[in-house]
Amino acid sequence: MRIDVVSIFPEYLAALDLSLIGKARREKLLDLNVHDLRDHTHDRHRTVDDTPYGGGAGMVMKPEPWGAVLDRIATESPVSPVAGNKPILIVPSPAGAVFDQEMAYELAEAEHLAFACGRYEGIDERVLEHAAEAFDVRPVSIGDYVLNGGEVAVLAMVEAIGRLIPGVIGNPESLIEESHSDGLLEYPVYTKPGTWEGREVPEVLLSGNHGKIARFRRNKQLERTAIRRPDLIVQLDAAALNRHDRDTLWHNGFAIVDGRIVPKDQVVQD
Ligand code: JD8
Repeated sequence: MRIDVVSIFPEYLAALDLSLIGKARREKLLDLNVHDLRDHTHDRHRTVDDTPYGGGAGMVMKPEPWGAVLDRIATESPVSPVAGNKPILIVPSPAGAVFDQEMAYELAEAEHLAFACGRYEGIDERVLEHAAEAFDVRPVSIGDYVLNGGEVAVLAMVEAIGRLIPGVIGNPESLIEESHSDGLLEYPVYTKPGTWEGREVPEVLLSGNHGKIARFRRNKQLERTAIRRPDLIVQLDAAALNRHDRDTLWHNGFAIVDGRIVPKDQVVQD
């Protein structure tokens, strides 16, 4: 996969030289290029921002440098334009579609991803309209809170997408196991020493009884999800739950009514 990232703070993306993504780049599993937007300015102050039309606080990113760098990236794209294929341009924005694991899996299939890191109040909207001629432009948010720019969002998205590329994660087993967490939060994990600060590792994990260990972990997933993310519990497929699951959910506040999982306090007692 080819990835291009454009930013006025290219050093922000230096973290992508580290760990699994850094290793994947060295092993040519990932062709990641970081561009400094100011390299695509022509004035001696390397200006990338100006005041907003219509007034208001802050500054807006100028279209010209963005047009120049995105046109360059489009001409270098490995995606052949036949059959209308276009590289994908992800524009991090609080006003974007919310990024999640499903989107990560979809984007991990792409041949070429570009990321446009905005700053200030954002990028002149005509840049996205212009880019749509050569790119499949997608505004994306990593969550309902406000950042100062797109770089942190790109770090999160490139890591979430990059680790799904075949060969990036050493043991694909862990990817399969995580993908089987089927809408539940992860179970707690432990390692040596068996006793620490007077705290024991749950006995069942030392038993070697894989059936009991799997049940313990499943119960912990259901318990944690019921407490921390009840919104995920009601989305589960009730038909996929066995009696142990239903029992654990009952003890954590959820009932199955007419094939649907509902909080017990919403069950009208006849
Ligand atoms: C890109 C500029 C700052 C945003 C005025 C604060 C993503 N989940 C997310 N939250 N915030 C962003 C994000 C914020 C950005 C830019 C992404 C470019 N800003 C602006 C509008 C209000 N300032 C994001 N992904």
